[in-house]
Amino acid sequence: MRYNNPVIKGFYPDPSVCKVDDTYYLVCSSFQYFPGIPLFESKDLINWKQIGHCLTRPTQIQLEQISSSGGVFAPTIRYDQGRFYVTTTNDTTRQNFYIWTDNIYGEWSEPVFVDQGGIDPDLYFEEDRVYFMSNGEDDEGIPGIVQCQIDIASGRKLTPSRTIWQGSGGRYLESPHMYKINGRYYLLAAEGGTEYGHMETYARSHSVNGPFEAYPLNPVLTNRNLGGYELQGVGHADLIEDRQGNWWLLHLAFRQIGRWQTYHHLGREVFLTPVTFDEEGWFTAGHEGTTLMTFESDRLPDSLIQAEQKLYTFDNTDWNIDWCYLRHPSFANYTLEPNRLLLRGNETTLNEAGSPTFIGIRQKDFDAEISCDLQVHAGQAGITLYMDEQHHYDLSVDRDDSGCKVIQQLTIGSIRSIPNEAAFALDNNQSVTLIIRAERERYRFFACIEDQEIPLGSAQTKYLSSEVAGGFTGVVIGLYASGIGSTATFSNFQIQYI
Ligand code: 6LW
Repeated sequence: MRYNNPVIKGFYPDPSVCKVDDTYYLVCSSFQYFPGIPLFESKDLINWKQIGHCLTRPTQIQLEQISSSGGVFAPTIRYDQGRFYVTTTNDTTRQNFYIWTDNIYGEWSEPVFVDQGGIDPDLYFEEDRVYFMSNGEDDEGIPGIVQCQIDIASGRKLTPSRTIWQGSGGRYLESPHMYKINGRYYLLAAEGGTEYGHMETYARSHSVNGPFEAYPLNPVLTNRNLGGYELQGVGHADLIEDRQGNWWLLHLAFRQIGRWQTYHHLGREVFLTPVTFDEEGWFTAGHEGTTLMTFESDRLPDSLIQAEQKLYTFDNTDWNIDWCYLRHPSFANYTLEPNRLLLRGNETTLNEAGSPTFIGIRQKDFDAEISCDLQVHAGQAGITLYMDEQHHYDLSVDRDDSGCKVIQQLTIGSIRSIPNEAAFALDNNQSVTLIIRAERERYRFFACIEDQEIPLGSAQTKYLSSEVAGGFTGVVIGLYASGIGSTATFSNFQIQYI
């Protein structure tokens, strides 16, 4: 059976996975977006369905005034004695915490804080002991993967924080995960940073506390030496055994806009790479230590179909699952109906690191047609292709006393483009159809009224890329209303991926 990567498309970075009975569960980082920590389930590691989020209440996470790409960093999901745990970092407050639930389809607990620094926390359970790991420095100031034992009921540290492995020498040692396989302890980590030098390394030991012996051929997985290959940034992996006893790595990577164009705007996505153990208990991964856009695997039944949703509408998405807000929204400004959205603007604009009236869905592939009908009753509203408050492309309808205009405006750092605009005589009940046609290298903008389609310019995707904007997120297709008094109705929304 052949499967294609990514297995989860769009900005869903830092995946972590666990298996309970015949179901796999996966979580991702979410930064300034709310709800936080998207949660997925799968029966085959190939087809994933989002079932909710882990952080759904402001009492669990405070996102107000955090910077873009601050907030919720990489999580780890684990299961022990009937309870799910997700541990993560609020990178803005530099606090590590975990939450738990006994019902994966329900609410999660309030945070339990652990007094160990670093990021990318991991939990490892063995009998009645619980080990907490993260990167950073131990109590003696020694850098590396740092481990302590905790009381899982309170989060209290039971032992000092000790560095148990210092990696293979790459910069930014992070994303530790501990496993016990055939009586040995395996410690996985990412090195090189989450860009073009990213790689996965590991070591093993006869004790959970080490000393750890590094895999002799580290990195076990990286694409850093594949020049001219559009799949890059491979790392931040979690190891999982499937129901047939085969091993896999679920990890992040990103797709450049072209073989030789080192820009990615869709964010870091979730990839699946096969793993093979040798008779000495070392494992290798992928195609000669690299991951590919597609794998042929006799491990998966030929009957398995990799489904892909190509059309997203108000009707076939769930406001509480597929959509997200910037930081904590004022829900009084949102009326979410099955096939209609009413928005009321507030004082925050898209150019501020706050919570404008905005609801978004992650762009999941390069080629798409995005459209919706928009009635602006007052002020300004529209569609934004949003990377952060300094990098977004907006297609909006502005209504004032002189009438209506459709405006295309590009914000790229400190540069604001000269607006591309078209004036319309529109009465209050008339709507404009806004259309954005997305391709690998550009977006093209259109307005359509009474079957007349008017082009409103184009813009390159690379200026919304992580390489230009920085940070850890990806483009989110946002519907917004801007300014106090702005009111608008969105309908017939659709994203048709091609
Ligand atoms: C994540 C860490 C990282 O926690 O970036 O660059 C952080 N590496 O593994 C956010 O994705």
